[in-house]
Amino acid sequence: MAVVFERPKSLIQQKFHYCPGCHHGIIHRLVAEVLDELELQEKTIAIASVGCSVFAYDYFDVDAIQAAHGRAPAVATGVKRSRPESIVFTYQGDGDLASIGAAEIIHAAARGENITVIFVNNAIYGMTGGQMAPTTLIGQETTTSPQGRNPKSAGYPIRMSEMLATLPGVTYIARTSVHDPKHVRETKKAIKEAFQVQVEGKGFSLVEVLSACPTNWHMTPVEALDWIKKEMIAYYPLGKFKSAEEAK
Ligand SMILES: Cc1ncc(C[n+]2csc(CCOP(=O)(O)OP(=O)(O)O)c2C)c(N)n1
Ligand code: SF4
Repeated sequence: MAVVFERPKSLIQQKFHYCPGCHHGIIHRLVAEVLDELELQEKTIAIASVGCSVFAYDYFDVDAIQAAHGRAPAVATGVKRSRPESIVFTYQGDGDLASIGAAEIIHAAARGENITVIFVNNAIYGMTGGQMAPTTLIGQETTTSPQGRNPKSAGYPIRMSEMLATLPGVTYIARTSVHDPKHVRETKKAIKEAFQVQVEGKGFSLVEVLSACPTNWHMTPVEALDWIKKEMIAYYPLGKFKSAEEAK
């Protein structure tokens, strides 16, 4: 019988610990498929951050380092500069990247570091129990905004991709989603483009992926898909905010 579906080589044979309906697993798989297709597994170094994906090194079959909250872009900078022949990527949640790590990501992008960032935006701090993140939507209920996020006291959700795309150091930025198969395919394409930018030595690339956290959104996995489609994409439009052509 012809094999039509296989586990990517760049993923370890291990069950994910993520909750039912969580998108971290899909996004891991897409990254692994891209590493396989570009034949990068042997030269890739992953930088895991904190959050539910803290154990990314248990899943990606590549060398990996775990960085403290928000510091992944700084660690990636050091690794890439000392081993420029390696392919270096960070895998970060929105709490990690847009909150305590805001300075790190902005300055790595401004410096145009030749690294790839996979930014998983689920609009919440997943691992620590569903607190408000910089990306939490207006009116969204979280454990630290039980009445819904109020912009008067908590400010507005930050559109990181749009903001980072204004920096001249940035080469490639896209926002995608994985709420249906079409968007899963588009996400893979964007992740592939981002890694290609690094392979060609063209500079900083980032893919923001809108992702579900059914557990802390208190929704079923199916309701969570709908919430991404209706609520998240309305505030976080999908698309390419900077491409290698524009960055020339
Ligand atoms: C230096 C440091 N500060 C705080 C924490 C606590 N912490 C662990 S996970 C986390 C939230 C991560 O949320 P996010 O980045 O959105 O990832 P998710 O769990 O949603 O995937 C925090 C604050 C930590 N581990 N290290
Ligand atoms: S808490 Fe949320 S982000 Fe974490 S594994 Fe569960 S669904 Fe995924």
